[in-house]
Amino acid sequence: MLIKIARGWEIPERLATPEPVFMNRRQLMAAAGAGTIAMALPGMGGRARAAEGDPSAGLYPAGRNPQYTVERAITPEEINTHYNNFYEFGSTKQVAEAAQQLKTRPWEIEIDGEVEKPFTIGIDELLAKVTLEERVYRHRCVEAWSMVVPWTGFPMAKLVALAKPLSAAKYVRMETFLDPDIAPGQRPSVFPWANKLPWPYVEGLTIEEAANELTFLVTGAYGKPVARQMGAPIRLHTPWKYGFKSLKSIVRFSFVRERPVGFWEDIQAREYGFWANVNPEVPHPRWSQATERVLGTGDRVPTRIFNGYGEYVADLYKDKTGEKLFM
Ligand SMILES: Nc1nc2c(c(=O)[nH]1)N[C@H]1C(S)=C(S)[C@@H](COP(=O)(O)O)O[C@H]1N2
Ligand SMILES: [Mo]
Repeated sequence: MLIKIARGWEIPERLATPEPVFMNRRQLMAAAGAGTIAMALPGMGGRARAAEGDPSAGLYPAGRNPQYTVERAITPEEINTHYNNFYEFGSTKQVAEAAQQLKTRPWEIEIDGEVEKPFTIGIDELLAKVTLEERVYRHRCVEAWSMVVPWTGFPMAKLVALAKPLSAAKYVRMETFLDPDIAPGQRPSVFPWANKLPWPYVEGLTIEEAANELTFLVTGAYGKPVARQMGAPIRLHTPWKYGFKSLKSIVRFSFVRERPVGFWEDIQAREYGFWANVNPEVPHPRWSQATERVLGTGDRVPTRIFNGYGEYVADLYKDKTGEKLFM
């Protein structure tokens, strides 16, 4: 984002899209005919390894919730797993290989702050307490590209209920892992920019946003445990907000009184705020948000207010006058 800002909307599609995406598309089309997609693509070893030895693998695929489908085609998995923002593993979109260093078991999640009783829960114990479902959501990055993703997970409302927050809790503050040994992006010796960044990656929601029916804790995608580069073993997705709100590989949920300051807001508050609701009419200070590049299609389409999810979420913001709701 800050570091490798795409002036994407100003330059031709061909130049804005990293070469590997194009290579995959060509190969995909060639392979689709032969029915050998899995074997035809390079760099697929990591993805195959992701599910191997994962104790939750048997929970997938989960049934699709027909309420959450979209009019666009699902983004091919091969494209989604090779075009990722995950600064812990580098500042380019090609972090898939590096992210395979992430160890997803054991994975302990802390629930603390203003709750009846703080506790720690392992990912598999948490998975045993919820019912997984598949939801197809639009995913819109603040950099003006988008995807359509078949996530598997459970509503965050379920986690809020398990946490039993006290009435003093107004926000949920979430944290990604901090482990410079496996995340080169967290090692200034590897990336000189890393020591300027406020690790670990933090994001926050109001309690009402966290409990909204759309707010999804993702543990799977494409019918299996979610790939490491996409935020295994558990990440957020709030489809009406810009993608940077949807933090990956979460280790902590804190129920707090004060509004948390997110990773990007901390770095550049003039450009990235707390609310970050999608709005085509409010440009980023450096580029338009009116349209978006749909990855894997070559299409550029109009962006919709709340990314098309206004019927679910617009009411959350009725009384929030004077707030910067769209940055
Ligand atoms: N921990 C962490 N979470 C993160 C990021 C990151 O760099 N680190 N990038 C964010 C951004 S900017 C986007 S657009 C989405 C990208 O998710 P995807 O790679 O699954 O498309 O993850 C978000 N979550
Ligand atoms: Mo993003």
